[in-house]
Amino acid sequence: MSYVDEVYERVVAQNPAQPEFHQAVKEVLESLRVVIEENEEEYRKEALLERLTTPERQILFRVPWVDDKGQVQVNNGFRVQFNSAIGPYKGGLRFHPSVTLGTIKFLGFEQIFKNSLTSLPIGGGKGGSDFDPKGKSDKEVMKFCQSFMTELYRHVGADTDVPAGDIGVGGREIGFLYGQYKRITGLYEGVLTGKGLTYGGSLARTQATGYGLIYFLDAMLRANGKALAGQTVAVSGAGNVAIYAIEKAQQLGAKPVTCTDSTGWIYDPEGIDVALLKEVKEVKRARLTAYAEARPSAVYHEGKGVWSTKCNIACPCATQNELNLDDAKMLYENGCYCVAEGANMPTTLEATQFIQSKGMLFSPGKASNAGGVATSALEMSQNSERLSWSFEEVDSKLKGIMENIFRSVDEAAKKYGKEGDYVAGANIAGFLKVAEAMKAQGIV
Ligand code: NDP
Ligand code: 2IT
Repeated sequence: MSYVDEVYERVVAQNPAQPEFHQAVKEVLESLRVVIEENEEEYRKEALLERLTTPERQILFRVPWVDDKGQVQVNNGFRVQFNSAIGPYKGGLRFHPSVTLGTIKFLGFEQIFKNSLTSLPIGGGKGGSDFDPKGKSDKEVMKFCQSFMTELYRHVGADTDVPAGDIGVGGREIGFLYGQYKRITGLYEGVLTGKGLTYGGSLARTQATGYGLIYFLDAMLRANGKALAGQTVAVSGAGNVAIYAIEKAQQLGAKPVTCTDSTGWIYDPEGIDVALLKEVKEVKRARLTAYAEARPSAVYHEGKGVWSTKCNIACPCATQNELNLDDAKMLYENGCYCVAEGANMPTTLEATQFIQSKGMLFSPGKASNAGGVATSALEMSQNSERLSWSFEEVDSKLKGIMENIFRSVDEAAKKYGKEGDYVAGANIAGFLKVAEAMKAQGIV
C-alpha cells in the first residue's frame, strides 16, 4: 500500500468518530501524493506523515461556571497544539454547541498549512468549547470565559501558544479571556490576538479575514483573465468573515446579494446594506429577520437554500460542509464560475471535486481565509515591539500577503503539473515549508 494510503487508514483507525478530521486529512494527503511519492522512502523512515497528522499535544478540560439563575453549568474545553515546527501554536477558539475534539482537530490540522502559507512564523493550533454564547447575558459569557482561561492560562503564552477568535468568539470574549489571563499570570503580553484597540489589538484585525478573502479572490480572478467589478456574489454567514467580505467586495465594485445565519438567509437584489447588517449582528446580536424588517428590498427565507441564488461567484463564510454536491450543481447550472472559501472547509469533498471537474475556479479556505491569522501575526509583531501600526499600514501588508499567497499557491500547482488546482497548490506549498522545518529539527 502507498505511504499516503497507509497513513490515512491509520488516522481513521486511531481517531474514531472524528469525520471532519478524517475529511481534512484526506484532502491534504490526496493532493500531497505527488510530493510524497518523490520522497517516499525518506518520509516513511522518518514517519513524517504520522508525526504531521498526530497533534503534539491535546488538552481537554472541564469548564464549570454559574449561570444567572445560580445554576452550575459544565462545558468541555479543548486546546489542540498541533504543530510548532515553524512557530508558536497559533489559531482561534470556537465556542459553539457542535464543538467536539474532532472539530478542533480538523481546524488545528488545517491551520498548520494555512499558517505556513502566510510566510509568517506561526505554528498550527486550535481550541474551543461546546459552550453556546447565544442567548447568554454578558455576565454569563464573562463567567464562562474566566473559567475557561483559569485552566487554559497554564498552556498558553506570547511565545508558546497564541489563541484568537473563531465562530462564537469575537472582541467581547477575547476581552474577558485577556483580563483573566493577566489577572492570573500578572503578565501584560500578547497572549491573544483580536484584542480591543485600547489594550494591544491591531487595527484592521477585525476586517482582516473578510478583506483578505476578497484580496485573494481579486488576485485569482485577475490571473484567470476575469475581474471582480460588476460581479454578483452569493455570500453565506453573517458573522465576522462574511460582513467584511461583503464590505470589501462592494468597495471593489462587486454586488453581494445574500447572507445567512443559523436560522435562515437573506436575498437582497439591491445589494446587502453592510451598515444595517453590522447593526443587526454586531450591535444587537439579532437574527437576520431583523435585517429583512428594516430593508424593503430584502427577502428572508427560513432554513437553508442560499446556493440556489443566481450569481457569478460564491463565497461560503459560515461553517464547515455548508456547500454540498447538490449546492455545487445548482451554482454551476445558474452560471457561477468561481467558489472562494472564507470559512474553514465549507465545501464537501464531493462538491469540491464537482466544482473543479467543471473548470470552475476554486480556492480552499486555508489559502483564501488566511488573512485573519496573518493579521494576527502582525498583531503579535506590534505587541512585541510595543508599537501600533496605522490601519493603512496593516491593510497594505495584508493585501501584499494575500497576493503572495495566491502566487505561491499558483506556482506550486504549476510546478507539480496541476495548473489551476489551487487545492493542490495550497496543500503542497503549505506542506513543503513545514516538512523542511520538521526535518531540520530532528525527531521531536
Ligand atoms: P462568527 O461567529 O462571527 O459568524 C459565524 C456565522 O456563521 C454566523 O452568521 C452564524 O450564524 C453562522 N453559523 C455558524 N455556525 C453555523 C452552522 N452550524 N450552521 C449555519 N450557520 C452557522 O464566525 P466567523 O465569521 O469568525 O467564522 C466563520 C467561518 O470562518 C468559520 O468557518 C471560521 O472557522 C472561519 N474563519 C474565521 C476567521 C476569523 O478571523 N474569525 C479566520 C479564518 C477562518 P448566527 O449569526 O446565527 O450565529
Ligand atoms: O481559522 C482561523 O484562521 C482563525 N479563526 C483565525 C486564527 C487567528 O489566530 O487569528
